[in-house]
Amino acid sequence: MLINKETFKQDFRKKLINMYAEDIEESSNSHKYFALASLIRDYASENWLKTNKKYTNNKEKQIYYFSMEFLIGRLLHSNLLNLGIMDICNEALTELNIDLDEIEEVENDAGLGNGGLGRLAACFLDSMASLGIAGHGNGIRYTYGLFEQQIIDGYQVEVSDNWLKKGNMWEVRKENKAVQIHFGGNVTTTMENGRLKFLEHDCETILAVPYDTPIIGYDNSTVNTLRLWSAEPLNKDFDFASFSRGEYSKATEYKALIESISQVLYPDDSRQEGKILRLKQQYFFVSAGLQSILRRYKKLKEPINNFHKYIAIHINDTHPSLAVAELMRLLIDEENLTWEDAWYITTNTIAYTNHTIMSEALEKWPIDMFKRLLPRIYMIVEEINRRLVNEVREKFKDENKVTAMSIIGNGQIRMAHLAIVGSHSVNGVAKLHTELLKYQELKNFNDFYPNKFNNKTNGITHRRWLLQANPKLSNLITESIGDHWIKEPDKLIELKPFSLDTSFREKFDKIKLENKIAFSNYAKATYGMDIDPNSIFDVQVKRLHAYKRQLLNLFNIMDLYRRLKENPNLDIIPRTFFFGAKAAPSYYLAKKNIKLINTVAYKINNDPQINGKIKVFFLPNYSVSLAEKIIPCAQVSEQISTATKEASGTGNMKLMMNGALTLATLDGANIEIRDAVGDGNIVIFGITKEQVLDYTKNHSYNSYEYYNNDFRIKLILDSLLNSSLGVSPNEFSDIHNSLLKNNDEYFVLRDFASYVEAQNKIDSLYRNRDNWSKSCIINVANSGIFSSDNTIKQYYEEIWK
Ligand code: 26V
Repeated sequence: MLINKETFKQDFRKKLINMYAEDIEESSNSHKYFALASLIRDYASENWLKTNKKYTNNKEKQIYYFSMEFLIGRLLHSNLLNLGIMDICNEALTELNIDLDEIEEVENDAGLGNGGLGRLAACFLDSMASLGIAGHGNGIRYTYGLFEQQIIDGYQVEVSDNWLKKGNMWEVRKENKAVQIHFGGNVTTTMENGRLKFLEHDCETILAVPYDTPIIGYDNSTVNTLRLWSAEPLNKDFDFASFSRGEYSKATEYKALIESISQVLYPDDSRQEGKILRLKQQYFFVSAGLQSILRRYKKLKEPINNFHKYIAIHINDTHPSLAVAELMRLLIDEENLTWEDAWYITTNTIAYTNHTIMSEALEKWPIDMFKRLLPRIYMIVEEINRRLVNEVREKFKDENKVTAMSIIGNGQIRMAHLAIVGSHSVNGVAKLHTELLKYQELKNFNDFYPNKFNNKTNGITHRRWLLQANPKLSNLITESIGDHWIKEPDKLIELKPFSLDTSFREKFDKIKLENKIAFSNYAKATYGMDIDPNSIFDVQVKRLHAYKRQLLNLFNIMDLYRRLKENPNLDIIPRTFFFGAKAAPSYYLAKKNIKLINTVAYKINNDPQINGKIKVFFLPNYSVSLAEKIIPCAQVSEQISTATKEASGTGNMKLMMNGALTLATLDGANIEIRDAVGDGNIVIFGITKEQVLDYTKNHSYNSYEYYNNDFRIKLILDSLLNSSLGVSPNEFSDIHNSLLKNNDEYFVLRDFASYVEAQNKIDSLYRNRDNWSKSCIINVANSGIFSSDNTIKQYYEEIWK
């Protein structure tokens, strides 16, 4: 780009004047942020237009990533980096006496996602743009993102996330590209030219208005689009007549009802509830996305039968799986194709990623609700199912399989089945996860469609999670191996020999310490936390979920505390345990876990006898921007889910990339991390998938055995019920029950001894600082394979073709 420091300064000054009629000297940080963001959007807009033109002129195949969630976080920093003007901007602002870090803090996170699934979508957008792939996002512009978590008296309190309040500089409202969405009503059939036609009438029609955000590729002039839809009433004009008739509140109620569709992100990623609003959200953004894709496609003047050659649609979990039926509807009812042609196009366009085998998260909709809201779509689903059932019956001659594989059953519509049948590719997100899908959870479907299932291990964008989040380490890497790792992350492997270089190791350790000091200062200023930057930073950051076993981590801390109380001279390396986790507002036990963590933290942190040897901190409101702060200073990465339960994990990749040692079960992508770094550079513990499956099959696990035979477990569990934690004895009785009376579904007690041993191993490994640093560097060196650039290349070549 043709920008230098001086032009940048001029442009920035002009912006402030144009937007606010202010000089730099008198403007607030907030105004400076908005001026800067607006300027950057200006810089990107030319390439945005050019990219779109190029895609159209070359008739390039377009990929659309359909996702209910895009957890993109802040954009200022990554846009500056990707445009290649970070240094210019930094120097210019410094000369103007402006601190860029401070300005960045003004930006609200776009928290339009719950956790891993939404963040994956954001990483994929960055990688597609940076690889110059024509890939765009399609989702919902929620007025409120994931709630802000406050901790009050140790409890999680949810506060709404009004992220758009100050305005959003990155988006462009495209009212001229709005489309209509129909809900409810009836369907009648007529004959037209010898063909059955389906007519929808008496529907409720609403407007979907797109807001486009540029997705800027790294140093390559590609600018893709994230299109998020907002729900609005068809007629936005103030209805003066109804106001005069005294029906004003009725009219505003109606408006609110429609707008509620894109009002708020569902904050629960642990349990599917048959809520009609969520089904509306799903149809809303799927239908809007497909209509706009079809509209663009027609401009290419290609026959509709070639649609799948120019368009690929990827559905992120089952949430957008109505795309299968909606695309069929558009092709048959609007484009007049036959069922067979429409089906060929649909199944060759759509591909599906599965992100969980947890049965409580699998989406199923009650038939009557579905039918009432989407009568025509229901007819199409019925027909897809009728054909599927016939084929299954023919192939397997087994009625049990017919029942098991049916899309419609038990009064419900099974969205995963719809997604599998309507896609040409179904992928899992890590090797183990895909194996479990193919040979267990979805075995019937894998037998039925032997070539459909495949693995695409998740990845993370190393540009945000290393280049941006850890600038000091990035500089050291670039000094040592050059900067080609930024475009080719596999090149990070060239760092490996540096693990043997004493002076490199010293620099590496120094950066980790500096990051820890910076975070400690931030945490002191923000939360009043007193953190010892010389202690080991042990980090578990992820959603709070029983299967992720934050409890196991905490039980080791409680045991360590007991040992320290018994022997204040116990020789351990000082350790600071960090937790960051949001619980779904209706997830009762998860919230109790947060209270327990905070209760134990309070007790330990305020015990003078412990003398700061261990400390526990719960970091409130874990989010993308907080992750960017804590991950670069982590030294131990807690990845301790029950084997088979964590589909992949992506935090595990971010932490290894920043030089933390992984403490893990053999679950999800942890297995692939171990394979990459080698057994000597990771600490593995816990029961394996075989043991878990065996326990489950034979019902042979009895958590009481562990309670009765391990005095440490007994002491911990008893302390949940007596007064030793300083709270009412009922406070944690439900956690206690989940572990004993309800037989500890996630094998926390089973893995306790093994976990304590693994934690002790971490302590002893850390005593050999040379070897520790070596291991950390080997982790960074091997993290390139987990860049989402690699993942996206595989999607591109093997699925989107
Ligand atoms: C599930 C549900 C259930 C129904 C209600 C709403 C809702 C919203 C989100 C989800 C997502 C659950 C699946 C999920 O997040 N899976 C995570 O995906 C990550 C990216 O592939 C992966 O790394 C994690 O292991 C996996 O748990």
